[in-house]
Amino acid sequence: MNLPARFDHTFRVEVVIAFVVFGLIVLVFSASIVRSFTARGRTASQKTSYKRTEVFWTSLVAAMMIFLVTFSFTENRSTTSAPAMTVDVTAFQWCWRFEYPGSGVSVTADCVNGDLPTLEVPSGEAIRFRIVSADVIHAMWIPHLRFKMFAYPNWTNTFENTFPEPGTWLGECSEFCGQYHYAMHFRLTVTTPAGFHSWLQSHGAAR
Ligand SMILES: [Cu+2]
Repeated sequence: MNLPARFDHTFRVEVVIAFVVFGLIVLVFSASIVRSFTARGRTASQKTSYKRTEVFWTSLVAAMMIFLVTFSFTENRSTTSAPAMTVDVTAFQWCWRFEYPGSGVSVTADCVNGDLPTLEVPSGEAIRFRIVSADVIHAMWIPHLRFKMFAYPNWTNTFENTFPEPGTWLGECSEFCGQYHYAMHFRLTVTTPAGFHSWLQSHGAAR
């Protein structure tokens, strides 16, 4: 599953659970209110503890939390297949650098002056991204993919993804990182594998 599909799936499952829980609470709450209107003459229970009910609710909530956390983690970590290639992403004040290990190709630009770097990737191939920062904390965000990953100094974050079809999207830094944070954008261009590999070759050869 590619990233948008994976995150949509996770989101859907969580929303369904949230709606069921919300519905149950509204139901129990309304039933209690209705009962209280017809309760004249009856005395409320004087019991201060309902051990069984309390254990039941606590376990139910705990089970739900364990499920949600495990589910989100598995979905977040699940990989499509063995990555065919790696791209090293370096975030810095205030732009991006994309390197393709083994090819000698390194792409960067001057975001502050409106010149955006382009992250080129092939469609249909699993790609591993390694993200790091050269200075402060940044975050790589591609809204179209519902994807965001922090870029830390001295720590590499990794994620894998397959882009199903060619296209161009805008990415940006979503963590406030200083004066020109607003200018820290990049382009993501997904091309056919043949187009990508000839691009990589021509850029590698040009160096
Ligand atoms: Cu930044």
